[in-house]
Amino acid sequence: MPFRIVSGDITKLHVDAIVNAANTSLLGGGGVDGAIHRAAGPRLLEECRTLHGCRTGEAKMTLGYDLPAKYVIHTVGPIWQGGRCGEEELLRSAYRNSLLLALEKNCESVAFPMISAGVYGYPKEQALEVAVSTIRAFLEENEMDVILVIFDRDSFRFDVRLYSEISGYLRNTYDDGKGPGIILGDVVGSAAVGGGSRPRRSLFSRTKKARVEECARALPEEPVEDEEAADAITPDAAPPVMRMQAEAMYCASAMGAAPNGLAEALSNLDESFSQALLRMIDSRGMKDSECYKKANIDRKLFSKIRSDVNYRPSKQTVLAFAVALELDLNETEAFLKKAGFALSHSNKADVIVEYFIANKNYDMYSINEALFAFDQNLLGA
Ligand code: AR6
Repeated sequence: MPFRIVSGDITKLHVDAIVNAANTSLLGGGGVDGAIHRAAGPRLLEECRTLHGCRTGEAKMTLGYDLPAKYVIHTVGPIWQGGRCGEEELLRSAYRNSLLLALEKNCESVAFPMISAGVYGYPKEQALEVAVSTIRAFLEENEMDVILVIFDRDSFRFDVRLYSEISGYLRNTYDDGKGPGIILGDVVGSAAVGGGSRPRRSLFSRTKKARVEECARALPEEPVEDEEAADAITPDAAPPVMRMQAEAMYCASAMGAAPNGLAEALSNLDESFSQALLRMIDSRGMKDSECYKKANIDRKLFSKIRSDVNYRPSKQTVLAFAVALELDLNETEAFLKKAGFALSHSNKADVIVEYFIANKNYDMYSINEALFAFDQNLLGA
């Protein structure tokens, strides 16, 4: 996922670089600076001594030593003095210069703390806005995984007005399990409902019925004409398209179903998720990169989807593209269904995404901030 907000301790992250909210001496201090020096060990301070400090808004790099991260990018945020002393521009520079340094050193992933939002006193809601908008502008031009780490979850300040509107929507719509669950649209297989955040299990570890439904959804357009040849194919030995067919045959025979009936069903399949996605990108005159960036989807994942007609996405991935394509609620339902999912009012994340789509707010960064604020998995991959 190109941009993610996570809660936790930045010193534990396995990324190419973590950013340190340091002071101009670069010789250590409290807060995240102290935590990074403790976790990296004394060699970090030795290297920092050779850097001769760093000006506010600038950034310098060292190795990560005992940290799981390869590098530490040391930057200095502004001390809050009321907001009229160029604090915002200095804070933007701290993020931007750290990102440029990461790019220069070919880092593919970098994690930031909320620079200046601790000892330096920058108001937290404004510090979050500066962090997210600066990272976002950078990701529009560059490919990188950028993580914003929130150490103290209670201090995460999300837009108060939006928070209360979403809370109201959740009160009216979210079914917490005490009453009957409302499921929007047609559901294919109960495992799909609200199951987007769980890792998908292997096709062959499911119940027979689920396997057959799964196979039927995922099958390619061309049926296997030659029954004998189809019998001879074992799912794992076949190339991807053939493998789907072989799995379907395997499932069908496990159920005692006649391969002929299945072959007939195969000839009436809808377009797949991948085909529908590419068609909608084209029909909107969008560039691929415009779409996957808006969806907060990694370029490599998008290439996989593009090259595999039977690609099976997670629910978060489908919803991310629905947002990027600015689908309305009915279109979102139809799109989800292509991948075997549905929006459920028993799933808090679904209701939050539904709120944004119903209000035609297709800003992925706001959606993900809201999902984080409500402790839900983010969209994208
Ligand atoms: N992981 C992630 N975030 C953290 C961690 C951690 N382990 N520890 C704290 N934070 P601060 P500043 C968060 O005060 O405001 C130092 O003494 C913390 O909750 O570390 O830029 C330096 O030497 C807050 O949201 O940095 C400077 O003198 C954010 O990191 C001065 O503090 C930044 O808080 C810099 O002040």
